Amino acid sequence: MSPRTFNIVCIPGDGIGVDITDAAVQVLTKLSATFGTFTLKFDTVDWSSKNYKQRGYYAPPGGVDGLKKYDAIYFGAVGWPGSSSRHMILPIRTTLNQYANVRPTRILPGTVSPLSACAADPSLLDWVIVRENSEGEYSGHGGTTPSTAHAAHTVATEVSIFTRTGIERIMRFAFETALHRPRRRLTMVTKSNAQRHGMVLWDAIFYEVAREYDGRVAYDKMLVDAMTVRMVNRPGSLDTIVATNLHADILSDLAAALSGSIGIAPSSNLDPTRQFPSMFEPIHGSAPDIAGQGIANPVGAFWSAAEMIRWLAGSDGASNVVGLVDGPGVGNMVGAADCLMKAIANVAENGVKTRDLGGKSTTKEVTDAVCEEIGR
Ligand code: GGG
Repeated sequence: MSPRTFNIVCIPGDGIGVDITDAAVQVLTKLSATFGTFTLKFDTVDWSSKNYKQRGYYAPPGGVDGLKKYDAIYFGAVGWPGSSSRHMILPIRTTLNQYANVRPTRILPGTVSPLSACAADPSLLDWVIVRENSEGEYSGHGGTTPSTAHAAHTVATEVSIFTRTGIERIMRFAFETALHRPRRRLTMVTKSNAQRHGMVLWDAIFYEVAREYDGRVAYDKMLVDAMTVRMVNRPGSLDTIVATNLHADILSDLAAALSGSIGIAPSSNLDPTRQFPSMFEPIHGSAPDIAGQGIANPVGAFWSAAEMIRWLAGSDGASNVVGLVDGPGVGNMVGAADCLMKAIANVAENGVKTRDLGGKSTTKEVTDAVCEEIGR
């Protein structure tokens, strides 16, 4: 069987997004060459905040639609003082139906949690946060009157949009995710004691969908403020978590910090229907404070790359929604993703770590070490 070729478009973006995307391409190239059962071809587009400031747009007209011809999108990071990531990342997610943002969190070997219980027993913290990625607080509706922030009487509105369709599909996705996890537990997060419309609808639809999973998935509901306390105090009581665009954005940063560093955390922006390409990115931003210094942690980028390979493995629609098995016509891609994760772990355990993990290594040193591990 000749190796199947997957066409990947890279959007490095801003700041350390550029460094870690280069690193991810180097590692993915090594991985496909080592396995020889699949080929990855990369294109790159420069949709950065610098361009936005110069030309008034990130993606040129038709650019986001142009992404549809690829098998997957690899994204670095966006954001720079004076720009807004809204114009970049949100149109991609909505145009390409990437309504499920999946953010796994584990304590990788060689990484230490700041929580003493998890430092002693890393298996306590093993979560998947499912973030609703297409509506809610990031819908972009609202306005400022008058349009300046500086008038004494300026009023701004930020309107959250919640739809039955949007909520139902993310609940079903979250239950399916929980169903394929060892602990089979789903916790749904809202703030329905204070926000009495969209959050109440979330609660109601959660219990509707939950009935379909009775006896198969254990489930409960938390308020977002209490959830932050539970994540710190009782991490072992959680497994899969589903929350709105804003709440899950915040909770996943907390989760990443509790697992050792935001530099290691991956995310997948999935179109579960597989009609359009999905997008893979570390959850961290562009980190202007360390941009260009060669010290960014590439592990979140590598883990995101592994998730991309795992997703592509199921690209024939043969796998379940979380893409765990090789579909017909793709060779051992799940094995390649596992190999990459093992390489990341071995390198960290050997002490090759960036500063955020307590090491002294550069981005390049970690990248070269991961490539060497893959080839072993
Ligand atoms: N790689 C993640 C990234 O660039 N984050 C910047 C950001 O503003 N993200 C907003 C979001 O994820 O909704």
